Amino acid sequence: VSGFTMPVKKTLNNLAVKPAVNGQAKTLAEMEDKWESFTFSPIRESQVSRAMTRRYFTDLDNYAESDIVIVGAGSCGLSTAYELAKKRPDLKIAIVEAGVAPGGGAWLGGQLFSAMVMRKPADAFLNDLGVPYEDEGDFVVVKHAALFTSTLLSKVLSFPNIKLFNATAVEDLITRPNPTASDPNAVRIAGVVTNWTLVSMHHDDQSCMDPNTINAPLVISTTGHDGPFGAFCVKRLVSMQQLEKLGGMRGLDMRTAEDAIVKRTREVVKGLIVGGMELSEVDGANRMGPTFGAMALSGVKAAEEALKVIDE
Ligand code: AHZ
Repeated sequence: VSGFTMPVKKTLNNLAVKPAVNGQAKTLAEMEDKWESFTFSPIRESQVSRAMTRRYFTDLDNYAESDIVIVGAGSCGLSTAYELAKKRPDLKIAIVEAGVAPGGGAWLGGQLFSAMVMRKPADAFLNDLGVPYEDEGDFVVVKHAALFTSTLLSKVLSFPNIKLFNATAVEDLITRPNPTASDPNAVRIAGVVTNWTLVSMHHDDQSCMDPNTINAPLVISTTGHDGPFGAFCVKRLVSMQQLEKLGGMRGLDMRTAEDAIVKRTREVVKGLIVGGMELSEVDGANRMGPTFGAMALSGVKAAEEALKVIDE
């Protein structure tokens, strides 16, 4: 499964469609009647089924013990994954994303507008990714938010040590007693409890839908601000009495919000680092609206904090 390579043998221009009479394969460009004689290589339905299921179940088996689980594949979660996988190819990183489409709120710049604004110094992250932008002085503008998100996503998915489980929700946390804490009720986080998102959404009207699990010594939660799914892990920390209460996201103030999110990106409870807008719920930070530099740099910081914990 990890042996995927780019198909270098054939391109659309030299694609061998049908053997020529002399035994030499013709290319698409050479074939005058290419569409009349066109046919794909043969397949049986079971081959398609097995090609998918064998890989998925191998991944489930392999990532049941992960080094790090990232919850949420929005701009912060994907930035975290990119930094971690780039620096540490030895770590096995599972990303669990509730939506079918990863990317969270980063497919548009704000409202329904295309351009994405990043305040400096987050332009350094774009340079690293190779995403072009226009420089407007104190901030830069990517012409379409989807260019940032699709580039980041394609790089993240190309790392051999990352598996994205999308359409899968984290619906609880695995906990263990934390003997190093003074509070006897304190826990450390030791992994996540998962289910197909569509199943998670039907716990109220269907019974017997027990979940699955991923063990990991470190979880990084980046589930965004409160909403039907958002701020999931920190809300669970409150209900399991590991946090007294949430501060609640405050109104919009771009000036203070972005600094606050990056500065406060940290291990909130042993084994659980929180990044991105989920943090605004923990500490009562302002929202920043359609500027994305803090999401990228909170991801970079979450990755650095994670490596400190892992290497402890
Ligand atoms: O589907 C969610 C989204 O893709 C996913 N998610 C949430 N709960 C989950 C759960 N299990 C698995 N229980 C879950 N996945 O987490 C992702 C969060 O992405 P996001 O883009 O909402 O959050 P972010 O913190 O990466 O970026 C926030 C973007 C915002 S909101 C905002 C404002 O309103 O001021 N400003 C910015 C920049």
